[in-house]
Amino acid sequence: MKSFWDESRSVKSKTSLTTRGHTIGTMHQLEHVLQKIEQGSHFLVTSHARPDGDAVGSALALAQVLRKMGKTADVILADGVPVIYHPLPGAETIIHSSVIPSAKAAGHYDAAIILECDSVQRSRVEGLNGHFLINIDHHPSAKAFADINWFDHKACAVAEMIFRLAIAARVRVTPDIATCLYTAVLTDTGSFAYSPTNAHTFELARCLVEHGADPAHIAQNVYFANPISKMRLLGVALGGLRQEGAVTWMSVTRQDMLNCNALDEDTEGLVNYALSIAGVEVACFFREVAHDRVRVSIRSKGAVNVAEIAEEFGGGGHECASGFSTLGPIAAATDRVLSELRSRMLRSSSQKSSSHPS
Ligand SMILES: [Mn+2]
Repeated sequence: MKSFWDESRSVKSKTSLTTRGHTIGTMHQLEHVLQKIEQGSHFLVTSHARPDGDAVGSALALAQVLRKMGKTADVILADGVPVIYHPLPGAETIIHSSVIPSAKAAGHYDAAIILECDSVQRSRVEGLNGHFLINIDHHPSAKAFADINWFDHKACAVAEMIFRLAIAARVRVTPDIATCLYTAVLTDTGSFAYSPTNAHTFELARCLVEHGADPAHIAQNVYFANPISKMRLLGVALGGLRQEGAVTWMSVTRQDMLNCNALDEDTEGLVNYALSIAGVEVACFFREVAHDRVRVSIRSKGAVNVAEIAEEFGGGGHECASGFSTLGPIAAATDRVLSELRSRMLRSSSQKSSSHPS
């Protein structure tokens, strides 16, 4: 059976760009990315601060692809790699730094490749601006801030784009690369649960498994390896769970974090428990990060586009998963976000009832 992935092998011919309608524009950008990589020798790979599975998995996979192409690649992330991603092949090689090491300052890298960031600042790595920048992103909120910008809003994870890059570069996708990419796809699709998940997502997963990713082993590492601090924090958050119609919300303070001996990464995914309630369409998670700063995560089951709400507050993300940081304290932030949610949900329900008169 011929997979559509094979089509990208003929990227240079430009004759097969209609396999997926949306690749027509993006394939051209992929070609630019490949050209720049082929011309250079030394590359820096980074992604957003507070990296998730897609950021870590895709950065590690891309670095391995670059090395297979005979290049050097350093992965630099401003924040530490969450413990559940430590078993990923190459995770120990990630440079954890908010500034490019001075030995590798301006001129050392032929390009810095930035994954799923809507700005250079989103990486929170200083010193990127002096470099040739390549921006690879799959979010609707993607912005063309770099010298080369390759976007695919239909990609389920930036990992899907890295896989296509590897195929287009004729790099053999090793089990290590496949493991990193599969972990990224698994986590960015919410275990194949978010609404953009379709047959194509599973075809990508199938390809990655065929290339050596072990689904059971990866799921064990990601979903059955929580630190107890995270479970204690979940208990605190659920203890304060609130509901108003189809909206739920919960919060944790810095004191809660201290009491539970919790790390930043222990807050990841807690919001999904608030969304898991029957009849709930939107869940918010408020986390005090400084005395006047609150980090907000919003999740939706699909009826409400929470990327729009995050953008309203200067953040971004997907229709079903978004986030931003806003002025505290938690109570004030909660009021602002809830009133924005109420008015949007009211507006969309009145639009629906006026377009479908009973
Ligand atoms: Mn992603």
